[in-house]
Amino acid sequence: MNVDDTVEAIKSMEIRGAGRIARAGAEAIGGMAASGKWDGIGAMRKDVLSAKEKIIGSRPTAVSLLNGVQFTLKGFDECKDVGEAKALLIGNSEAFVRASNEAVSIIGKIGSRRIKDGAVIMTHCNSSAALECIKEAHRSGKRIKVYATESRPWRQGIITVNELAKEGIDVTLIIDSAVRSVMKRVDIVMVGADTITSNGAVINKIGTSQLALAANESHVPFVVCGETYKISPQTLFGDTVTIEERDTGEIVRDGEIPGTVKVFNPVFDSTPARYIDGIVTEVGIVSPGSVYEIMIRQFGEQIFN
Ligand code: RUB
Repeated sequence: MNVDDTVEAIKSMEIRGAGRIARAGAEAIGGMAASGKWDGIGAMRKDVLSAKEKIIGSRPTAVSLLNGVQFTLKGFDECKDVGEAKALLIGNSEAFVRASNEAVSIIGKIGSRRIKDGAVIMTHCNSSAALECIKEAHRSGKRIKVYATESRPWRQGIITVNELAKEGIDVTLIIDSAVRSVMKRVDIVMVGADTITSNGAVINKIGTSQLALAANESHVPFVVCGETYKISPQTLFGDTVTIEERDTGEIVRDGEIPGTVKVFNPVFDSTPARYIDGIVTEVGIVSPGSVYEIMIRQFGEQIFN
């Protein structure tokens, strides 16, 4: 897929989920490097940097997209000619996609250990990292039950229940407003992440923070599953995470309500660190308070330069 098609597919949610959009962004840069023709490094640099801006602007909340693209561009500024730059971008893009897929699989293995035999799990939206933990627990022979929220308005819960049912997992679809009532039956909540901030807050699909509140009230562990490239170093320096607002047509059809009625459609929310029992990453389960250390380890001291 070329850069413009990737941008369109991300905006229209044909490609969605923080990990998938990051891999798609990295692949688009790698593909551009492989197929593009430039007379000199200056022209290539201009095109690649403009592609970078288009890709990272396609969905504003998930820092995974920015980090995936930045990882792919690592070393690009120092390249002396087109040949060297092409090889670097193709190699970086492949390395990011490989590491990203491996991270999900490691998270699955680590996170599945937090799921006991006979456990009832609740999940929200459709997170490959969270679902990998659930699937791995099932593969290892644990008898589990899953409650999956519908996740209005896009109803990613439908994808989730299909995915889990295909694996033979006992899964029940619930509407978003049933979360608090169903929480009494739940042993552990597992959700994904679009962005993890320096103070350990997690930005994920709208409604995630309601699951966290309900879990807290019922003393149910609330666990986030996310690759370390979902950590946002920018939040350390005061940047806040932009919460994407999508078209109101996702909530109401034309003519259904008077034009005087306003409609608000934020699609992500922030869960404060105090409601999070652990973050399952590919480098282990960490407390929200340890995000800073992981950030330094994964992104290096260069974030201060
Ligand atoms: C998807 C969503 C997912 C995270 C993590 O929202 O909120 O929980 O992106 O997903 P949307 P993953 O459908 O709007 O993209 O673990 O697959 O990266």
